[in-house]
Amino acid sequence: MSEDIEKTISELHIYEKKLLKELEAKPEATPEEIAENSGMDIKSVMSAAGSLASKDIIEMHKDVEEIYSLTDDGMEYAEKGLPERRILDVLAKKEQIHMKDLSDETGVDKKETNIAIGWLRRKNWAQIDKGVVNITEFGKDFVSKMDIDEETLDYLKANADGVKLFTDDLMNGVKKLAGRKNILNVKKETSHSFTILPKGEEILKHGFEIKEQATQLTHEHLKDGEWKSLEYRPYDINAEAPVIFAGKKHPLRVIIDEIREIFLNMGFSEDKGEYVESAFWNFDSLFQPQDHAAREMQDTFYLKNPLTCDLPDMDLVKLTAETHETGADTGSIGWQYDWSEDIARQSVLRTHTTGISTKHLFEHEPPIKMFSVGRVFRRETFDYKHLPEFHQVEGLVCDEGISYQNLLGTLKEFYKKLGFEVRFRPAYFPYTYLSTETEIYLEEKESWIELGGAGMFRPEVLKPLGINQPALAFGLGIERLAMIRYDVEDIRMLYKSDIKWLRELPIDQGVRL
Ligand code: FA5
Repeated sequence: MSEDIEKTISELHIYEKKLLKELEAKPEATPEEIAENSGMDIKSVMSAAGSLASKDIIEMHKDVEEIYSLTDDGMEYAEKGLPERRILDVLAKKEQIHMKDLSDETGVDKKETNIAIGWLRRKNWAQIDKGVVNITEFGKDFVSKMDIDEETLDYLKANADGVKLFTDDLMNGVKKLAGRKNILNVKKETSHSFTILPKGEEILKHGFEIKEQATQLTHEHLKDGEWKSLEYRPYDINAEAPVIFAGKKHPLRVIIDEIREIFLNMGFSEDKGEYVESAFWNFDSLFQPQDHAAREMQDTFYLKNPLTCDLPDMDLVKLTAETHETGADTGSIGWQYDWSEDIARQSVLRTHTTGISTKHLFEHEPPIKMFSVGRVFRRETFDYKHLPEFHQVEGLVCDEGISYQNLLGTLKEFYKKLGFEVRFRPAYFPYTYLSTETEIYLEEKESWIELGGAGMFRPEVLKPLGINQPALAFGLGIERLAMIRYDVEDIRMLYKSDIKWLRELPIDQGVRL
């Protein structure tokens, strides 16, 4: 026990010790008294008291007092009399007044007569009968006598600086006055006092010395050698500290940065596309027929402004048209329909990032290793794994000898670096053969969730672009990765700005390379 006390004493700040000493001399004291006697300022007294109270050495008492005073309207009432009093004074002489003459006869403002009638009735000073106000016997008694709210009003007028304490009677008057609008000002005044607790008494009994102690080792202490002779106040490393939520990146941003770092480290270069793209790059360059379901209005956002986009190089457009219609020299028979330039000109909010890959292939010579991260837009209904606006990371590798095995290896490596174990299953995309989808198992949903699509671009895609080497391509959903990484059951959580969730997420864990 004594060891505990010694430890507690050794960790007391000099202000805490001074405050304790003051309480020894005066067992119940206010911060103001302690400040005056000890020479500390109020802020230091309050912070020392807070610290002592948190250690159960003293108790802090808080007293909140209400101070009442009159508003300007209240002061006017106090001087002129409450409106019902002014009417009663006239009624005392006239016995009755017609409602319509009330304001003229009594001088009470028209706006206030209704309020006054209410109070005349409530106080039983008058009764209204067929539009005529008649004084009651009870009212007559009050002609020469003040009601309690009037006495309170007088009292407050005489004590214009404000009144804290009232007799019971006057308190009833305060309650009555508080029932009217804008008469009373109520100010709250908080005062504190401290008393010593048994632990504090024990500390005082044990005794301590009050002397300056260093709480920090400063540059000056080191320079002038003072550190050797200084006495340091021990730290209580178990003391409760406020929880601080450091500013940090949004989890989606963290994962996007991580993905970019992984691809850059794997030797990919980054490309950026546009949100608004022609149907040509978003669909046609990917050998997606113009009547393909994904191009329907209910799946794709078509834009009014700009309504159309420019088409690229006309040779490319012609070759693309031929490939769609007949397969051209790709070895396929195409889709066997009349390709329309107008449909290809339509402007869309890109539905995937794969158009960036075809454009990149058209504008660059292999060997190519490119990735791109960005938002895509689809007319989707929200559910736990679908958003109408989400992010994809697109990848493209094109060179002699590139194979489907390279595709699987690249994806496996990428997901491994992010900390995911995925499975591949066969899939279909109009622009790739072979094609695959990566999936991961969701324990909570007891189902596999699709993470991305991938495949080897078909000749029908590559040939019109002038590419004769094989190309692997993939497009992976990013929000779904974030869902799993951050253990979020519903994808919408990522866009909810739920401050509690965001605060409690661990800070950026960095790339797992
Ligand atoms: C595509 O977008 C293809 N372009 C991928 C591709 C690229 C295939 C290159 C072949 C070659 P898909 O529509 O399946 O494929 O979308 C890819 C991933 O985006 C999905 O696996 C999923 O992780 C994510 N995704 C798709 N729709 C949504 C949505 N509404 N909300 C959130 N994520 C989505």
